[in-house]
Amino acid sequence: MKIAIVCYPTFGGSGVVATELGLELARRGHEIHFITYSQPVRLALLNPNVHYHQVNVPEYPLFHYQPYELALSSKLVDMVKLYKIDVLHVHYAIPHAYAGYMAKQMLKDEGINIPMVTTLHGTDITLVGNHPFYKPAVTFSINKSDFVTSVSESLKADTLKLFSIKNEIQVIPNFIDLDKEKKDPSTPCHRSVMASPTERIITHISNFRGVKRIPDVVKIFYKIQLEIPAKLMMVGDGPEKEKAEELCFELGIQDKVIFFGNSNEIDKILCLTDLFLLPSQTESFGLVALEAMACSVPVISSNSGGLPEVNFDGFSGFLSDVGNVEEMAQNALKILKDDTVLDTFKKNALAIAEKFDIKKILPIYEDLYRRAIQKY
Ligand code: GMT
Repeated sequence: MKIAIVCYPTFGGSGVVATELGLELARRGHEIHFITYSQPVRLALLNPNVHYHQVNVPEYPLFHYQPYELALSSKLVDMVKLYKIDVLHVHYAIPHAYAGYMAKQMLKDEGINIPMVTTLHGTDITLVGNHPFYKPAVTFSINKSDFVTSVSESLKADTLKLFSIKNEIQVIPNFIDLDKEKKDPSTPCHRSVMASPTERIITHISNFRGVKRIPDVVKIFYKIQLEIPAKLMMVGDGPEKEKAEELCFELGIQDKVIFFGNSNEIDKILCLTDLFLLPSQTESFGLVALEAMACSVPVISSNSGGLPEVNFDGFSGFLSDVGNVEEMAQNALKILKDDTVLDTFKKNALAIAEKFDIKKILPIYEDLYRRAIQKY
């Protein structure tokens, strides 16, 4: 099949899911066309089945806001015609599903019918899309998609609660390429670079936005390090990062917390990690928790959104109410204080990750594309 994928080309979240999905589809012989405003961060163009088309938005001083949706829908029309694309798969409702619908209409005018699959990722529904200024357009573009998927049951329920949706929503969970995550014996984990043998290594990776509750990460770690020797690795960048650095200074733990910024080597960081912290306000799925578990790292998380569908309480880690920093720290210590307990949680974390192996999830998308193509 010839599939056009529209996504945000950013670190983490929907962009990573879309990129990994496209790359695996390409490995299976499908022709994949990524259509974005810059090259997705995890995109390797070495596969002849992978193409990347940049959406250029010409700057014009008259416009206070440059019309990205217009440029995207025009690019979609051109690429569908040029490459004879069979199906559009847009990740994130805003503005991708909206632009995709416009492209469909323009193509229809020329006698070309192309199906559109929209995947909802979370923030497009729970945080941004729900805003009254966007809501009519988001509702419209979800209802006008040929097929709609969401990455968790929780996100499906939120979508049905917040919007007036007439379409069926199919839950297709996010996935992980376990073969890629498997430790390569030729590149051993250099734990000693980050911590002494007696110290536990705790990690948080995110875009450091308010929804991630970064101060909670620091406070949980503060409580942990009062009882056992430990280091905290903070990976990523975003608006809350500076405040987190200040909080570490206030708490006097600055020498135990390392801030890395954005990284393309998440697997190398996770391979050194004993425990992952994700106390988010909300998370439609929590892809990063799955990435941690695929590296045999147990997870301490909040119990909001889709997190209970990924992290299993008392098995792959623990879940607590949002903001319950004390309980999260105590649960972390339960895992970290004893080598045998830690080993059990590590094995369990990997066992859960195996349920989300890309090999199991990818055929569900392939089946969906086939059904979408048959529709016209
Ligand atoms: O985590 C973020 O804030 C980024 C965001 C995005 O829109 O890319 O991630 C969302 O999509 C991911 C992939 O489906 C999910 O794993 C994240 O849980 C979800 N984020 C939220 O719901 C806050």
